[in-house]
Formats: sequence, structure tokens, C-alpha cells
Amino acid sequence: MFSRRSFVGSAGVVAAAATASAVSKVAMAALPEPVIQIKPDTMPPLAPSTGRPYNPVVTLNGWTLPWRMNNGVKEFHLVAEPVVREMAPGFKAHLWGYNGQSPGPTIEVVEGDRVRIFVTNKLGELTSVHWHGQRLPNGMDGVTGLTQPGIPPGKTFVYEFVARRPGTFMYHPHADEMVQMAMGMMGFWVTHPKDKHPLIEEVDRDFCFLLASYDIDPGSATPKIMTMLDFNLWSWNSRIFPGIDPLVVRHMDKVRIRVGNLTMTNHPIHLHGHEFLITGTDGGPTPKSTRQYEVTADVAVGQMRQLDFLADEEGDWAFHCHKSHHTMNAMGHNVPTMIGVDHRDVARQITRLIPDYMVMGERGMKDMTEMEMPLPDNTAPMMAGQGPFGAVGMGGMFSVVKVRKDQKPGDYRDPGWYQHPPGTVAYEFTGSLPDPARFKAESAGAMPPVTRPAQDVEVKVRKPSAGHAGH
Ligand SMILES: [Cu+2]
Repeated sequence: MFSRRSFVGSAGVVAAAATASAVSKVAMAALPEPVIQIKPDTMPPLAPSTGRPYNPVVTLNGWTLPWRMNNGVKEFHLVAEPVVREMAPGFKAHLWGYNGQSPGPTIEVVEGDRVRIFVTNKLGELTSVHWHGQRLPNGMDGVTGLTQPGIPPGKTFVYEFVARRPGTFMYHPHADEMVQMAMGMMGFWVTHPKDKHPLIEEVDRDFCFLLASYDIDPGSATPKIMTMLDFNLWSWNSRIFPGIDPLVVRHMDKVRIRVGNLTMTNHPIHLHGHEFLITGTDGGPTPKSTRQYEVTADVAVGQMRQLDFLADEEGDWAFHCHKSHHTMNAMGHNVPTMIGVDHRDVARQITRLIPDYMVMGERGMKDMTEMEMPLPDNTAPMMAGQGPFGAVGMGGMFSVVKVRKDQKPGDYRDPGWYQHPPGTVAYEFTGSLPDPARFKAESAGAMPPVTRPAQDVEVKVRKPSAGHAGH
């Protein structure tokens, strides 16, 4: 029964599950009512009130799917359907997902749980759900044509298996392969250990998100599903910075972050100010002998990584994909590099003809974050996000881990910007600058210089504007 948490009254829930008192014996014989969530807020962790206890996860800009117990079986209901996902404030994408959102809700169970998942297909084509990383009967593996017929539009299929091993998993279709994941069909799955586990430490905060990429032209809303490499939106849980919530933790919390990659390239996920251990993959907990401290974890395509760290440094710590093109949004792609090109004269002449004409990026691209650019409707700015010291100049796969002494246990609310103790912020040097030493030493070195050309050769590099593949 949906007894442990009523969604009624919580923001954004349009079709709340029946409350405990409303579930009749007749209803219990039928499939559970689907729970729908449409707001992109990070919902508080869903503490279990039935079954074995565990410390629930927090899904960044997402939520956990409630279940009901039916004769010792945990029953969930997923609805595959078209959804509108706000990827960032002012930018909504038309995606496919589950239960009102892309990604779908996180499913949390305990090792040894018997699980039954009803999957209703409200798409216009057949689908299936593959339970990535699970040990299960072959016929429950969700590969259309291979292990089951596809679920036709309007039909509901039932998956049943025992969650045999604890770990970090995900779910996604194996149907119309190229289209359905490119449209956002995916969700997180966490199987908690049933007892104390020698390789799974108990943590205070446990976050999860999926990496997904989209190709949505500025001014449009539907991803181009034929794109193979040249995606322009790099998202965590189908959100892009500054639309990704911060990961708020209490100073000295043990923190776990679980990441799964359903894009078509790898993502080196990088945390500032702390070191973490990779304590698990979708293959399960990692042996202790393999663990070493890292600050970047490369998450390859189709992989999941579980990062554990002690949040022992207060502050607002950047947390992002280390591929620089993955921390920008759509407008940064397919524009020529104009650094060092002085086109003031040209611009003056063009603005006589086109008053809105703008010159972009003469001194680098950062200027663009401060401009009020005229953008097409429904377009995410290339790089946005305003920090306490100005524009952050990033988009895409970027967020902030906020470590605070006065954050209460279980409180995930944004505490605002970090108040730096006096004297701990980088500051401007205001003395006189000596000549750089390297000019005096120009002709020194291990070998004498060869004859120099009469004139220095200047090379201008300009990136071709067409094609942006391979990043
Ligand atoms: Cu990346």
C-alpha cells in the first residue's frame, strides 16, 4: 500500500496514488495506480515504511517511485509516455519518459526483494524495459524480439524477478533502439543490501543521476534522434546547468554519488575539494584492493559508477563533467571561433542593415554569458548560471556540492552561497608588475637557436563552422 507517503498536496503531483484507506481489496487485485510527477524538483528521499529498512537515495531533480506490498511482493507501475521536461528554467523539451518525467522515477528495493513491475505503454509504438545489471530469468530481461515480444501501444506487461544482488543499476528500453533512449527513456534503480555488507559502507547522503545527451536545435523542443555524435545538450537527469539542483550535504557527512551513463560518449565526472573512492559499479561493490583515491571518475558508455567521499571541507565545490564541451548548452555549438578577430568595422556596416546583429566572442566566449542575447523562444542560453562573484560561464553537466556545518541531518534545501571566512578568497594583486624573466633569457637554452626567419610568422586558426563531431 502507498501508506508511507501520500503525495497529495506535494507540488507537481497530478495523479496521486490512492491512499492506504482508499485501496480496496478489489483494487489490490488489480494493478497499482500509476503515480505521476511533473515538477522537475528534487524530491526528498522516500523512506520505506514497508519491507526492510534502508537509507533511501535522493534523485537529482527527480523522485523515487512508491510501491505497494502485495502478498510479500513489491509492486511498481511504470507508464511509458511522451512527457514535457523542463531541462532548465525557460527551456522545455518534448521527450519520452515514464510517469510524467524523463528520466523516469528511481526504483529502490532491497536485496532479496520479490519485485513485480507493471509496464503500461502509452507511446505510439512498441516498447520494453530492460533491467540493466540485474540477475534475473532470461525472459524478464526486456529485449524486444529476443526475450519477449514488444509491449504494443495501449498494453501492459508484467516483469517479475528477485532483486538478487545489491548495487547501482538502471532501466531503459530495448525497443526501437536508436529512438527511445535518444528521446529520454531511462531511469535509475538501486538495490540496497539486506544486511550490513562488508563492501558497502553506510552513508549519510546518497545521490543518483543518469547522464543523457540530446540534440535539440535552438528554438525547437524535440530531440533529433538521428544524431550519433554531435549532441548539443549534455544533461544530468535531463536537466542542464543552471537547472541542476546542488548536492547539499552536512559537513563531515559520508556521501555517495551514483552515476550511470546512457549517452554515446564517456564522461569524466570531476569533484572539487575532496577525494573519492569508486566503491561500486553496475557489476556490484568493488573489491577494496581495487580502490584508490581519485578526483575524476570516467564513466564510459553504458557504465555506472558509485563514488564515496567524506565531505570534510566546507564550501561550494564545483562538480562537473571534465569535457569542456559538456559544460555548455546548445548555443555554443557550430559557431566559428572569433578570438582575436577584430570585426568592429564589419559589424558597424552590418548593423546598418540588420539592427540586431551581434558579434560573438572576440575576446573569448565568456562575454556571451553577460550579454542579453536575443534568443529564439524556448532556448537554453549557451552558458549561464549566476554565482556570488558573477557569471559562472558554464552549462550542461555542471552542479555544485554544497558542504555546510549548519545543514541539519536530512535537510536537502539549498543553503545559499558559501560565506567565505575573511582572507580565504583569491584576491587582486595591486603592486607593480616586474618584467617577465623569460624575455631576458630568450637566447639561452640547451642549444643555440637556428637562424630565425626575418619576420615572425603569424598563424591564424579558425575553426570550421560546419561539423562539430566527435566530442
Ligand atoms: Cu561529459
